[in-house]
Amino acid sequence: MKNSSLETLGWDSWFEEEARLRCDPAGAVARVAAVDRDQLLLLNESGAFRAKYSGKYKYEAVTSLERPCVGDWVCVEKSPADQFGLVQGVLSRKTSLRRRAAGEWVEYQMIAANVDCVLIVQSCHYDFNLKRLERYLVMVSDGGATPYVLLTKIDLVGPDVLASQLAQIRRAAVAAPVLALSNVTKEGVEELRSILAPGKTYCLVGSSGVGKSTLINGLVGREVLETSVVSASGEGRHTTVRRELIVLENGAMVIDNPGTREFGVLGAEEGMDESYADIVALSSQCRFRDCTHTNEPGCAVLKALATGIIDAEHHVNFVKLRRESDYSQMSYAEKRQKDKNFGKYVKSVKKDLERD
Ligand SMILES: Nc1nc2c(ncn2[C@@H]2O[C@H](COP(=O)(O)OP(=O)(O)OP(=O)(O)O)[C@@H](O)[C@H]2O)c(=O)[nH]1
Ligand SMILES: [Mg+2]
Ligand SMILES: [Zn+2]
Repeated sequence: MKNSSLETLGWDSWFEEEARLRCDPAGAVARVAAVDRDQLLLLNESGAFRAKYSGKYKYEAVTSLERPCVGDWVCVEKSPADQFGLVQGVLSRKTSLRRRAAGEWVEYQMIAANVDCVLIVQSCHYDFNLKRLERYLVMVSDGGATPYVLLTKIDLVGPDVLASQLAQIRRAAVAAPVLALSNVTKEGVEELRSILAPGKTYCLVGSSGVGKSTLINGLVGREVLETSVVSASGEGRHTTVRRELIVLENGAMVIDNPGTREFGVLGAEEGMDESYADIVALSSQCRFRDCTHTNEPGCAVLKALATGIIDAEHHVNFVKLRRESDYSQMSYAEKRQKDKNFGKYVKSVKKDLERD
């Protein structure tokens, strides 16, 4: 395989094939480490460099979901004399982690692409919430990545509090591995480090102030990310404002994220008090990753329904919620975004014509 040193950044034959289809044969590829309005920070075999979008790429009608985000692989042109590389296109994503953005319209927003594992971080101290955890789990399994649950700040709670939270997670039949740690005493940090594999990408998500950046700083061994103290109620202040991919010394990659108070995963139902953890747990055994659990062969959820392990009404509610939050509205949002981009495109063409 050519580009063998890109493998340390997660490159493999799957992307190689993608690049063959989408990139200019003379062009190179690079991985997106951060995105800032119209500039990107890219990584390739020779290190980090800045890039902008090529004129052609800018005018192509792309939805916000299709624009490059942290973790993406892009086709890029850059000669040694150029200060900036020029991004020509984005390769298809193996996995994608996206959230539902708040607002009048339902819009989706990419969090990260090509993530192998998502570490769902909750603090034991004033942050633990099983319903929110379940919504994160749905979001992660929808995007095709493997979830882990991380409970932080165990130094601030008594063993009974931690034990009760772990019991709640167990009772909800959460299949994801659960780790508990403290960034202060470092208890549990080495156990986490030992699961971080070279060449794999890990994305941290969770509320503001739960210690995501502190944890990454601890793993790096240096203050690479800004952190800040939380209020007495345990609420963070949104210290991290940018998504950023960091390569650890052992070769594992971690993506830090700005904390969110609420992820609209199943439709931001604050008062949604039904638990779908059983269905989410089963869905990892479905034959298809994007199984809708309605008519697919090899669907573990339908099998459990047929044998009475899960309740029919419970299943119907799950499918309904999922459909509402997913397909219909998403295609609508995409259509709307396309219209917007098309409007911009028309304007830019007009400007070009006027100049001539
Ligand atoms: N006691 C204790 N404090 C912690 C622990 N982890 C982080 N903190 C503190 O919690 C505060 C917030 O930590 P951050 O790392 O900034 O949190 P974050 O999740 O990155 O927050 P955002 O960037 O806003 O999403 C800091 O003051 C940390 O020192 C922990 O395990 N125990
Ligand atoms: Mg942070
Ligand atoms: Zn299924």
